Amino acid sequence: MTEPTRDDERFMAAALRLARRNVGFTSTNPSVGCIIVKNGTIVGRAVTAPGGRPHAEAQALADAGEKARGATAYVTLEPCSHHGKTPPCADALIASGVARVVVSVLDPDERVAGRGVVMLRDAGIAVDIGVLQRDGERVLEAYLMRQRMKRPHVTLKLAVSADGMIGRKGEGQVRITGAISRAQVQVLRAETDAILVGIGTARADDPELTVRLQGLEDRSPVRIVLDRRLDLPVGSKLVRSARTVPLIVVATDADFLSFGGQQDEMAGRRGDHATRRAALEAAGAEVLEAGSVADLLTALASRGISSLLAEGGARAARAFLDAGFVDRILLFTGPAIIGEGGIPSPFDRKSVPAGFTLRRAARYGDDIFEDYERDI
Ligand code: AOF
Ligand code: ZN
Repeated sequence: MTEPTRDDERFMAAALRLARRNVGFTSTNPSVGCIIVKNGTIVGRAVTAPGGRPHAEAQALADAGEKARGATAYVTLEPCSHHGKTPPCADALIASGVARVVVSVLDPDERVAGRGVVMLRDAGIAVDIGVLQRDGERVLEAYLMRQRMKRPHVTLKLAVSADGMIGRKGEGQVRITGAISRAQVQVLRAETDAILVGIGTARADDPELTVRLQGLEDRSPVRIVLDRRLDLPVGSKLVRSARTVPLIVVATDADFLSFGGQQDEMAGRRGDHATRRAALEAAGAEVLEAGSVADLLTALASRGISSLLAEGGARAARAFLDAGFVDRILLFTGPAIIGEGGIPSPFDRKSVPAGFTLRRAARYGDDIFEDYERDI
């Protein structure tokens, strides 16, 4: 086995940049980058296609053509060994005549799990593993979380006013952040598999939670509402759009979704659980019973959901934080003062929960954006 060189890291970094391009657009497959290098020159490159197929290697090899013979292939994830919806990439690499394959991260998919590497080595191809592995794991974080932990990667997004509020009691959507931040949130939604809010937010804001960016309208994630007693009105925008964009309403008997005590009475008036469930289902929504945040996440992962964006409100945020399932926090802080009647955020810039480290900060107009990652 050859020792990885500085050039290996340089080319793997290029493959990872390529992979980043389609993160969120290849679900349930991971976005993988592949670069074919011959005599120090890139002769082929590709990223997993939107929708997950074709895989990166097949396209990169097609791009390189005959030049692949004797070349080195840099792949951000171990080439697949299974006959899935496409033939194994390991076979394609062997057939192309590449001399060496450099891999960043091994594929935990049980159909692959090291077999891709074995196939290549058995065919006489030199294989190096683990080049820029930490960076590779970051690019693949959502996929790896689902495969290894059987739950989605969870991002908590909060928009907080300068005085630490996320809204005002009794009001619908209160503008806390500016246009640039709001556009960023639209991009985030487009890149995530599922988006979640609590019933409090769903009722107060009546959001649709779809992507409204030109060209990305069809990228709306599955929408999920934590709604213990199935209070979501059938006339809400969420339910009315359930036949176009999937909607999952999460009911539970457990405390983790103990939303709004006063709503009990109203809920009683609207009829019993089974009736409300039937009404939601008749409108095209799916009702999921989950006993805990952990149960919910397991159920979502088993449907192939790798990434979840929790968008509030305060109770939903706290439920995820308390259960220890937040991997990343995106904090948008606006300049407004909400004051009297404000709904306090679970935390603000000065009280970010322990165990998270700031990775990036930016100014979006008058807002401050901060990206925190959970320490590992
Ligand atoms: C690769 N290159 O670009 C990707 C890979 O459903 P299928 O047949 O497309 O297989 C999905 C699995 O393929 C997925 O779980 C993961 O193991 C692998 N993804 N593999 O060689 C790629 N996206
Ligand atoms: Zn493949």
